[in-house]
Amino acid sequence: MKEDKVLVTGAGGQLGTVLVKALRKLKGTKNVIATDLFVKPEQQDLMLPLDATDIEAVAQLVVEREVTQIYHLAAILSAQGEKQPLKTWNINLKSFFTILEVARRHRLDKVFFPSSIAVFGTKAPKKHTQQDIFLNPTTVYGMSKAAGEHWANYYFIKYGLDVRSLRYPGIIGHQSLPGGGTTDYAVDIYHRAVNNEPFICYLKADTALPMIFMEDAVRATLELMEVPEYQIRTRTSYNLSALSITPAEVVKSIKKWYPSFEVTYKEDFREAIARSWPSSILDTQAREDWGWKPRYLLDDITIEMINELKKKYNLHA
Ligand code: AKB
Repeated sequence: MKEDKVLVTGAGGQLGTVLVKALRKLKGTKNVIATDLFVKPEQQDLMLPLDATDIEAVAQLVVEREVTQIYHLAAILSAQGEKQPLKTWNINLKSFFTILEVARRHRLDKVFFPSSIAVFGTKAPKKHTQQDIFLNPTTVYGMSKAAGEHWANYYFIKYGLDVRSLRYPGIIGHQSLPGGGTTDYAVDIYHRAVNNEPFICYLKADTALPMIFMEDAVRATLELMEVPEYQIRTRTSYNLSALSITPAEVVKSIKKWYPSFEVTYKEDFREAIARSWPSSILDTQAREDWGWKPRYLLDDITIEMINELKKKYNLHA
């Protein structure tokens, strides 16, 4: 049987860093080509520089390395995107068009496109938001993801391209740092806690958002991409849910291990973005179609984050 050859864009990002490792374990190191726009000197053995908006460069790599699947993770996220709206739209859409076109022209087997809870806006129900609800995103990032979902569906219907997608909640992981998202606080807070430093939270204490632990997010991605094509009935993007938490709940969980952890709340523009998103989403279709089930709840996440970050920072207390 032909081996899968996987190209990953945005491989140096929060999810990419961990997903590439998991893909290499699953498919073999030589079969996973990790790329990013900027590659740090220490990453040069593991990653290639690639501008995902450059169609010639992407096509050349796909042909030379006989790529069969692309995981297109490169994107500008919600908070960063609001600082450069036109650039964000341009990069997020142009890079996705590049990937879709290269995949179509070179008849690739599959494409993975990460969408987000940012596709939902003020017209969607705040709680238990369903899959097929009206989308009125309020950020450029959300607009680019909602448009991307429709393009994914279009390429599937028009060209039969097997594009699969998940609407990720905020991802909490110890392996990598997020950058430019509205949900980043839920990672940063653990770094502060293990270093016994106070934390200033840019969201209000009671702003609930959907979140997921990195291990669950990576497993969901691989499960979605590995199931037979007939099981995929949603061709825009699947809601993916694990837990819904507020900063106050994260703090309460951390305080079980760090009772004197200090947090102050000083909201900024990210509070309005968070308020425009659902506090929880329903992932019934993902559960029904390909058996999705999360494993980590808040205290499990807190224990893992604390233990792993203590190792990372050489803290043996
Ligand atoms: C962000 O906060 O922008 C991302 C997301 C929820 O897509 N983490």
